[in-house]
Amino acid sequence: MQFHTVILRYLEMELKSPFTTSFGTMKTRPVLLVEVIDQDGVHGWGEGVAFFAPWYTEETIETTWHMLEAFLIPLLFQAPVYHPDELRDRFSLIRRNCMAKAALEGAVWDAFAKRHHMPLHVALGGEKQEVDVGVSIGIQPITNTLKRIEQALAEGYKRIKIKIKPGWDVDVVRDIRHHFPHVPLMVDANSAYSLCDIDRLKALDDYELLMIEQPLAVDDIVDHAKLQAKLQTPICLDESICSYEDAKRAIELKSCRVINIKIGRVGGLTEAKRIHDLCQQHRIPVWCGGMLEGGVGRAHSIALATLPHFSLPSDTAASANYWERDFIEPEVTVHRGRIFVQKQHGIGYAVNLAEVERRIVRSKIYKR
Ligand code: OSB
Ligand code: MG
Repeated sequence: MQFHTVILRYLEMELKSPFTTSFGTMKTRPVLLVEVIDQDGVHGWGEGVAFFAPWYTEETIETTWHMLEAFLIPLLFQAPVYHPDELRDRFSLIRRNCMAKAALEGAVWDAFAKRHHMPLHVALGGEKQEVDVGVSIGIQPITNTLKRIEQALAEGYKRIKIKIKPGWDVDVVRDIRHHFPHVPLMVDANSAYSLCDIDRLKALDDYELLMIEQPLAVDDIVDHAKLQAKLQTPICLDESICSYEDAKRAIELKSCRVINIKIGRVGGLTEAKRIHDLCQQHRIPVWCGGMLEGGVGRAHSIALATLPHFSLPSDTAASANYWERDFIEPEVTVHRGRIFVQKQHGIGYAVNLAEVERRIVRSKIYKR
């Protein structure tokens, strides 16, 4: 495939309700949509998942746009692509900037699958026809939290995740366990703790949590190893794993017992697959994380989660969990905690350009 056109679109999406984590509150979600077109007019779609501010990782929507415009799109135009796996090498000249790389690589994967007349999950080697789904609930007053959990369970979600931070942790988990003694429950700290908080984190061992996600600093797999040795509850790493090498080191150091794979955080589907295979070899369970994506990003995550070693529910809730109206057709729906994988070629969902247009902040066309 020789790509000759790339279109970047910056959308602003209003969340149905604000989402609060230990690092802040989001009311709106910027979305970077990437559309690539090859010499035969095959289109592919990708989504950049960086936020407005660099509080999850160092990337932002604007740094992503810049990296794409100045470096990654020119590299894509430079030569034909026979298989999307080649982009990992081609983009390796550029340090980090994983979300920018993943946005463009994801669009190429979609075009590749469409060109070869197969669904994206088949192109990736996925085997499942349906994926299990959990829901991630932001920090909010306890009565609202309990109400949200009840609602999510009624909708069939297979696992509940709540966000925690120092002062919003043990008491909340105790309250939840009081009302829902046996629901599959986990917590995500988004790096809000340090080893000084070990007693507080150890107190969580009493509540049968599936795992504690990313309790310590973003880049600290050494302290995570020390913490894991003292905790019964498995640690799941999110922010700390940005590559195959990161995963290899974390496994070797025993920094975690579970890994959350996000396509954007690790720089694309090819790298996500490599991490999946590594974790499979080492019997480290994996699941597919979420970034409050719009429909295109979610479609890529669903395809990834069909790989055989994704054994735990994904953070890929239904479109209606986030938006009044998603910009894909059909919207993502969840039935009894499962998403049925689309059979159409490529990502399996069509982009609804009318829904895209009404949210556009700016857009730009790049030609070879
Ligand atoms: O850490 O998994 C995270 C949302 C924004 C930033 C980071 C995270 C999250 C979520 C939500 O937990 C997952 C989702 O529903 O998309
Ligand atoms: Mg997380």
